[in-house]
Amino acid sequence: MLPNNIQIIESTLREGEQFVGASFSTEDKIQIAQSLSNFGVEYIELTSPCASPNSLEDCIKIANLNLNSKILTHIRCHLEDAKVALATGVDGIDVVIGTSSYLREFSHRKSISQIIDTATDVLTYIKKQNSAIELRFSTEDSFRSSKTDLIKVYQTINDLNVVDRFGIADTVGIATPDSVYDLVETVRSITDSDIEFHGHNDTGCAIANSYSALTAGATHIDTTVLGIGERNGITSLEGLIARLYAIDPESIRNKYKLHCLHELNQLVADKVEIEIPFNHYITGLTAFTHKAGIHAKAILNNPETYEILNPNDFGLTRYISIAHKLTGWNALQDRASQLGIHIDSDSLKEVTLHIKAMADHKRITLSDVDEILHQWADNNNSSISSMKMN
Ligand code: HCA
Ligand code: CU
Repeated sequence: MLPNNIQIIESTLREGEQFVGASFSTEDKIQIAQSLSNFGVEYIELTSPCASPNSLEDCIKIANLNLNSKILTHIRCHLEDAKVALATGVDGIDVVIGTSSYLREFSHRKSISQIIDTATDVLTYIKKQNSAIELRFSTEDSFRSSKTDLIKVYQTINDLNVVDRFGIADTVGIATPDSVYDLVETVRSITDSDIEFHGHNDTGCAIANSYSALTAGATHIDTTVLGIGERNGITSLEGLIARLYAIDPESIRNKYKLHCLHELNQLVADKVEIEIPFNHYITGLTAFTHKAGIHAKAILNNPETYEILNPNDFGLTRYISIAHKLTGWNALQDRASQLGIHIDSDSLKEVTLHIKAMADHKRITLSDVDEILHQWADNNNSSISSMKMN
């Protein structure tokens, strides 16, 4: 079973805009927001309206589309940013401020008590202006911040009673599942509010870290389509979906339109001019491709033997690769029957040896295999008919 009420904060239109290849037009953003909402993510996070004139206009437009997903925007912990964000009509505002010594020293130059004072001013101001707004407060670079500092910051902000959700951000991808568990558990002990986790993927831990956050009591996970974002990005939507589906397929099938995932990936890949990586979760070219004869045999008998994700649930199909030296006679038999060819099992075993030997010498293709199967069947049929004639 999955932890209760997990919600996705889809940040392709915020963190994803920080991907080097991203430059979304208004139309692009609307198209992506509609696809995300149609897929069923609970929240869509948009770039700060203070980033550029278009960011402001687009934020207002998307907030007024009346999508099923709630619309959030993301701002620095500044009063001026808060005023602009409040005027856009979004459902929620995500406020962030850096707490690590790196950011305090080399970015905003504020002490922890100044951070607390500024956050107190900004957050109480926002909630006073609009009590219905969903307000989130997050510390940037949480995992390189002192835990004592973090506890002080979260505790003080929690006591204000104005924040709906606390964010924890692994801004540089340094966290591990253990350190995430530990910090989320600590924040959980401070507040009853929701907790959001945002994890970068510099060392490949983003999905595992997000999952660990959920098990420690987090309620919201940030994702982007294909994981795009600063550097090599954050938890991908597809990776999180795969992780959660593997635990509880039924609730993920009920919650999200899984059939739309591939199209959504292709849409974003096209917009940022990249290919979907071949090994991407669910939608990568090889995600449902099986090769070794031993695997192929079992997959043909029962796909669950080697698949924890059912490609059909995602509107996709599995593929069994047979044109190689690791092939097996069960897979070749399946291919023969797809081609309408009948070959008895003894002959098939011989054909298999022939194909393996051939593949040892050169790269072969499916058409080579098909040709061999046809030839073998023709030869056998002609020898059978010549036997009959004699
Ligand atoms: C950044 C900011 C952020 C913010 C995450 C959050 C990060 O671009 O550095 O608001 O929780 O990774 O810290 O994306
Ligand atoms: Cu980030």
